[in-house]
Amino acid sequence: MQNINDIVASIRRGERLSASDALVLWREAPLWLLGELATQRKREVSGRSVFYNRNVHLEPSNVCLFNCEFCSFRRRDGDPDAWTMSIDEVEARAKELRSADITEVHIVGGVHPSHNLDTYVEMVRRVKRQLPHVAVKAYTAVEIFYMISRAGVSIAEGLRRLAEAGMECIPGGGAEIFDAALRKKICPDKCSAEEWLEVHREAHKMGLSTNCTMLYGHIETLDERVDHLERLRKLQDEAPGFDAFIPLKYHSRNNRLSAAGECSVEDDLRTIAISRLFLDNIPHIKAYWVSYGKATTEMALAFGADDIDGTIGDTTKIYSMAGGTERPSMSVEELENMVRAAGMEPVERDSHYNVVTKKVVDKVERVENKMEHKSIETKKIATMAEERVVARSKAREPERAATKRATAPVRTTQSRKPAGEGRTKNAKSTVWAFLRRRPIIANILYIGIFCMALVVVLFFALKSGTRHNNTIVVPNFVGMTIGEARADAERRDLNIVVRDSIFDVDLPGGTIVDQLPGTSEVRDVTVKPGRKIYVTVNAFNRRQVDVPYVAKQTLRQALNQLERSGLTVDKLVYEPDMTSTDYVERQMVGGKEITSTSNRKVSVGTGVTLYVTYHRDNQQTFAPRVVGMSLAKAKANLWDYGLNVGKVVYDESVSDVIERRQARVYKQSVAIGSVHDRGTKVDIYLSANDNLVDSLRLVAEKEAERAETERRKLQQAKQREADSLAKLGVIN
Ligand code: V47
Repeated sequence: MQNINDIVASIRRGERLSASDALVLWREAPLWLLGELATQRKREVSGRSVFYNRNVHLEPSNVCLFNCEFCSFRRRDGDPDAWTMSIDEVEARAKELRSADITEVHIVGGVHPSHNLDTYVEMVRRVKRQLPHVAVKAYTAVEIFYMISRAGVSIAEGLRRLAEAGMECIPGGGAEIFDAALRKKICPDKCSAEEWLEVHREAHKMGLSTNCTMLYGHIETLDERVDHLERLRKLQDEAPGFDAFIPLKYHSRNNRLSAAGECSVEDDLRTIAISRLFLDNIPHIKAYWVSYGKATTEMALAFGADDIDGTIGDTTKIYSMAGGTERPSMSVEELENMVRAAGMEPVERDSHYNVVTKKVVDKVERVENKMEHKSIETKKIATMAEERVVARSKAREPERAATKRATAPVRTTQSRKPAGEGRTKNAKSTVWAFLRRRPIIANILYIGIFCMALVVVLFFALKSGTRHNNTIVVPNFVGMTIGEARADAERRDLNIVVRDSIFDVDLPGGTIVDQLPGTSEVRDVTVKPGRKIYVTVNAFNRRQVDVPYVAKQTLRQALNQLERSGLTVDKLVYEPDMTSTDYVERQMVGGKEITSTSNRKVSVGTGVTLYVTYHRDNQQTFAPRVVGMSLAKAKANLWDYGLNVGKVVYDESVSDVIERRQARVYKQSVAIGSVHDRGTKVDIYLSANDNLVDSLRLVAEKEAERAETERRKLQQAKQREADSLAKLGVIN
């Protein structure tokens, strides 16, 4: 599809968003549009409700066998600031929490070298012994996979033991980013994406609900984010059971990925919105306030989030140790105020998204209950005045999982009656009784109502008759300059209103890139005279942005940081090095070197020259597939492989600037999988002819698969050769 207008129309029709369309939206859609679309989708799922809960975290240890690049929490056993609670200490902590007003304990810690499945099971059992009324949400799939593999039992059996001890649901941590190559870089010890997904699949099959997360804003690409979301969506289609998705913003303090920096708030909001739109089968999108901070969380509610997590009570250190909210704690009142400030309705939930009602039943309501002959059962609930009625989930029967899910995102234990409904019913029955006793008055009233209805019908019929031909076909303003569009609109009695602006280097300033209402190739879109047409315009003045210092890190990290700052690559200049390949040594902008202390601002879209290393044994790289990709994506892909962008040529199907934005690559000057020196220039040829591009893309995808297999074989052969040389003692 690729064209924003078409993608938006398809979303509005309720169609599923494809991965490639999600990428286009992510890169190109104006922020306001994402907010509008995601809010609409959120409303369909949870109306004006935004959920929170009363929870605490229990972090029994920060000692972890695994050593992830992004983690600031982890310590080695024996480190001065390492802690490990014994099982008795865990139980004592749970006992302290008996007086706390909570519905959930979230247990998560490290993968402790001396803990096994029995330890983890016993921990849950002890917590549950002290807090039988509280739900235990425990252990990430990474911890679970490790402990279960170590115990040598099946995942199903391990989960069964944990569930039997009282684990009611599984948090979403440990997913990070599923892409295997990136996972290897940022969390090489953790279980694979497939293993993480398998734990959740098994849990869902058993009727255990779980959450899922994505750690974003470090060195991952947008493609990798979309791939991650796609794998979650696929699992949810196959084995539903995810209650909520939580995009986790990477925090950069005190860990080895710090040089990647942190992403912008705009990126956070885009991520929340795309998650809402893409994950059409996961009911809740959580803006975890501890990670985002209060201001961004509040904004996230206008971008599709419908959950903000809970009171926390200063019980988690994962985020504060990485530079997130210090001593995180919010009262119910504060959480509710935050939701109300965003114009939504706060709703307390339990761990299964049952609504927790704090019902104060007044006298009037009890009388009404009697009059309406409510069932004895309902009355019993109603007389539990002043009590918090917490919807507790029963035993977790497997069929429950199959019946709940996205179709019924919110369950309430008491059907919530709109305020005053009982009184209205009462009044109605009194009016009817009155009319039955006085038939003459009733007849006069009926005649009066009939006459009024006739007048209303005639009024609307006449109005539509006289304005019958008074509609205007909405023209396509996209591609016109704002001046041209205004003149054209005036002739047609329409009003142009600029609603947003973007900046695209490839387009002249003032060009309209989007409009609402849009036009359709299938039928005319008509509006009334004087109607406002909202347009998005390409700005004249480039936004000024800070040039980030991207040197002294890998090429990939540098590219991601540039992308996030709205900058691009001018050129990759490769230089030989004794030790490393694809490491950025220096960077220049406009002929001037940027250092870590330079305070340089440039226009958005400016190119940065990166001086990158190659080791003498590693001078060559492979040409990736760029056929089928947009210009931006093709460029990013080439740089990622250490190649430069050469000529960019458009075919005759591209006649204007707008078609340029929609064009995709149909030819590349070097064969997919062919070997080249790093820094080689690759020419790309673009077309707006979708049929042509799609058919060539299919061929290219096959070619890329074949090249990848060849490459792997070659690599294995080289490895074998090196191994046998090493055995013979001929070490290079
Ligand atoms: O898996 C670790 C992330 C996760 C950093 O299910 C970091 O309701 C940012 O999963 N910057 C654990 N993130 C927390 C988690 C979670 C939190 C709240 C609610 C739920 C839920 C789940 O925290 C880890 C990792 O992805 N993390 N370090 C960091 N420096």
